[in-house]
Amino acid sequence: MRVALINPRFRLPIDTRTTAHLGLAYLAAVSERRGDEVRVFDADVEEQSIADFVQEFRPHLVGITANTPQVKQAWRTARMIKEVHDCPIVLGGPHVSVLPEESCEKPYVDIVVRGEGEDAWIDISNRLEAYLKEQPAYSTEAFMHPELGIFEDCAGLTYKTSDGLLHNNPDRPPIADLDSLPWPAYHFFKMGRYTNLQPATDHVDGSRSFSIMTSRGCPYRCTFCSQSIMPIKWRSRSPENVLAEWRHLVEELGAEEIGVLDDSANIRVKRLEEIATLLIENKLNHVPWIFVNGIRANLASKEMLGLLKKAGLKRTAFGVETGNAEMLRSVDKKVDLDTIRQAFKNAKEVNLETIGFFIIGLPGDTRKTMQDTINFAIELDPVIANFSMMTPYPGTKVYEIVKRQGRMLISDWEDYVFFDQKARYEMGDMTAELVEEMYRKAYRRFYLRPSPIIRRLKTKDFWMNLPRNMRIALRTFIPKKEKTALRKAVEAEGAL
Ligand code: B12
Ligand code: SF4
Repeated sequence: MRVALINPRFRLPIDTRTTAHLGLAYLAAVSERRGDEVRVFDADVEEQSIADFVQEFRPHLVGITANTPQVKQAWRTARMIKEVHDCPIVLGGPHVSVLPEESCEKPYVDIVVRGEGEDAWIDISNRLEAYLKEQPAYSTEAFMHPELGIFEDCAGLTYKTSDGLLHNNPDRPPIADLDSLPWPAYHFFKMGRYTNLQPATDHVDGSRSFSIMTSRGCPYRCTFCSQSIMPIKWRSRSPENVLAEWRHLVEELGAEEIGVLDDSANIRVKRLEEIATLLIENKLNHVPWIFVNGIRANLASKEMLGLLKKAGLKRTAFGVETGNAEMLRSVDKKVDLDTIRQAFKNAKEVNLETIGFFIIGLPGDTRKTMQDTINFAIELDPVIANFSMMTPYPGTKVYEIVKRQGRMLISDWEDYVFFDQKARYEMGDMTAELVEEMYRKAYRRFYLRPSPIIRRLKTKDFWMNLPRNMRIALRTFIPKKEKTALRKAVEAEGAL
């Protein structure tokens, strides 16, 4: 069968780096293993139009991925495909997993896969192939006919039969054995067209950069985090399986740097130490790698970090979120400020670079608590402090809190990006002006100190990316006009 996997075009308001979509790379790999002819169309790096691509390839099945800011583009993409070619269109990813009906109601979407996608995708492919054997000249309408009931017992799906009725099947259990999955199929991507998530080497966009995921899920449930995709049960790959993929990335694909994408890679410290030991023993530690996401600060001993450093780890991130003890408790991070201090100290003592993730505008934040966050960032002094404007994603506790007690200032999914200067909501005394003021202040206070400036000026990265860095600096440091007009407009419309 011919299957197409699509990443709809979506560019953030800042120049972010692009990377091959790991979820699609896994889906491509399981389809290839099934024997399908696979094409990945990543609209962010393609020159061809989606219509031309589909008319040329004529897929039997199309899968489109969608996080929240991407979902409208995913719908547009689905519509454009249906206009030129008839085949079932499946949507998957973080947004549609939380709000499956919203997408499935669209006339051009047939099926939504909720949660982890590999097994459901293969199940759909098998059912379609079986049907095609009987009905080589078929239409999606006939395939989705309610009398056939093809997807009645297909777990993890929300789908629409051709009479327009939506069906919500029970969830699919998470994949128990992650070692059973093939490695992400990067050969379907135009790898030369991507940059990388965060440079680990100093050559910036010139390096061959790959991602890897050694575990899935997270046992925590921080109130702001969108954990809709991966189940609460944290599952990991065996160290040997991780080593084999790592060797493949370095020796066969020529990886010059690797980004580990796990949500919480150090839930089982012993496993991570085993991976590090294997990387050292197998002489794979010459390729620098980083944790793209935060690792848990309460499980970051100096011994573990020292071993990871020897294994090639260049930089680690920690989700700090806030510098106020009470706020930290309220987001359910299950860590305290002293533990975070210790984790940064440990990382610095073994000469690891650090990133701190901070959130400005959490529910309950005041001028004082946001100032505590800025002060804490300065005290911890990571190489990179990443301040995000709190964005309440559907499915999170914060989303529910804001819906009940606050006032959303955005109503378009395309605005659900957090590297932007605009406040997303207001609650109590926390006005948009205040949050935006503190957000800008955070960047100014942190980066306009002598030590980060000197540190940045010394890197090749800074000079190679000077125009881009200047644009980001200008956007971040020059205050914009107050957002009162926007708030009034939203209020006038009676939105949320
Ligand atoms: C790496 C990453 C990024 C990278 C790269 C994104 C990419 N191209 O993959 C960068 C830094 C660019 C990024 C940016 C953003 N990200 Co991000 N990111 C991640 C992260 C950490 C890992 C993604 C990943 O590889 N997962 C592993 C793979 C295996 O999972 P997956 O991609 O979800 O795919 C599986 C399922 O979703 C499903 N599936 C997905 N698509 C499809 C399609 C079909 C047809 C089917 C059947 C199944 C299916 O099956 C896949 C295999 O199991 C996740 C957290 C997480 N744990 O997933 C956040 C996450 C996806 N990001 C998130 C957010 C909010 C963003 C931003 C909006 C943030 C911002 N800057 O404002 C932007 C959006 C950028 C954009 N252009 O779309 C949220 C999404 C929440 C939501 N409701 O949408 C997440 C879940 C983080 C979180 N916990 O809150 N991100
Ligand atoms: S923020 Fe980190 S620790 Fe908290 S739920 Fe999300 S992934 Fe887990």
